[in-house]
Amino acid sequence: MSIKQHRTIRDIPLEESLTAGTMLCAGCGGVLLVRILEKMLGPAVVTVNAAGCMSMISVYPYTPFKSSWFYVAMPSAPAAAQGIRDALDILIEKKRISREQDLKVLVVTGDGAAADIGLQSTSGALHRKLDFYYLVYDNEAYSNTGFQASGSSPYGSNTKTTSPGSMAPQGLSLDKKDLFEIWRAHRPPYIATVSPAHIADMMQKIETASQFRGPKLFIALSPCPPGWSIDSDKVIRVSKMAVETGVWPLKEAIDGRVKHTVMMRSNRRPLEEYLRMQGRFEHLFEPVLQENVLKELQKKVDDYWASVSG
Ligand SMILES: Cc1ncc(C[n+]2csc(CCOP(=O)(O)OP(=O)(O)O)c2C)c(N)n1
Ligand code: SF4
Repeated sequence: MSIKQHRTIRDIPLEESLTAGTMLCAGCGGVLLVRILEKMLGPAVVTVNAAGCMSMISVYPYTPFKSSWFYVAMPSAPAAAQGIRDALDILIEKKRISREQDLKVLVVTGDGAAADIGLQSTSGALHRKLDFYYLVYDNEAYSNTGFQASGSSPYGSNTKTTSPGSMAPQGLSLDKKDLFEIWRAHRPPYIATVSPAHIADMMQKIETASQFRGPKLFIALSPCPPGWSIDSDKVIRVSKMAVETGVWPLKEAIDGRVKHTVMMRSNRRPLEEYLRMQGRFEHLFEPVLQENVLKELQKKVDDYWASVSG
């Protein structure tokens, strides 16, 4: 099957999906990713959003979208998406709308909703093979409520609930959940990781995913300037470093078969370069260098790439 190729950012559709001026922070990685995904899907889409930062994009009666935006409680975006998909299918079957008037259903959700509070409803939707797109903007914490740790926060990070102290100088002592593998175990037709620093890669993945019926899932690294303590203009640089150090592997799984779209097995930069760019890891360097924690973090990345075959 030949599909459209997206090689550079010049291939981004010019039609704007999101007008300027939202209430979100300047530089928010999540908004950039939502904007690109919505551009790729076009205006015939219903977006279902679980409570979180992205719910601030569209606040009644104001919306920057041409398409519909449906705000739901934190645990239930995939369940709401199922209701919308079923309603559309019934309307088509009863000939109340034509197939041409059909809408794509998209869930946009934070990592707290995806990895913790909404995991059950996501699992249900995957189990039922719901035909939908799902974007988790992974800022690695509950950002909207002040950057508390989520199941997606990385080991060694400083969040409002894992501040480093004498009992736990490293900060968070748990590992980030592997959402990619949790989803892959459900055997959806398409899963990918994406990054705001690799937009052509993201567009190609959306294009590929659109060939499939069923769940089409994207996990997007979404730097959060206030939570990660980075300047708003550093979001793309930090995202790029996440890929270059190998801590954010870019990959996809079609019918369960994993392929890395950017291979970083041998020419990875030291993870320290990524960590040093962000205030949430500052305590690993000052006032005392926590060499053992840095080694442990590097080992986790090295072990991942040693286990990767393609
Ligand atoms: C069941 C439930 N628990 C807690 C909240 C309070 N709450 C609203 S937004 C939010 C943070 C959501 O985090 P995440 O899904 O990671 O999205 P982000 O804030 O990072 O955009 C929380 C905890 C809620 N709305 N519903
Ligand atoms: S707090 Fe973080 S995730 Fe939320 S809008 Fe601001 S930058 Fe985006």
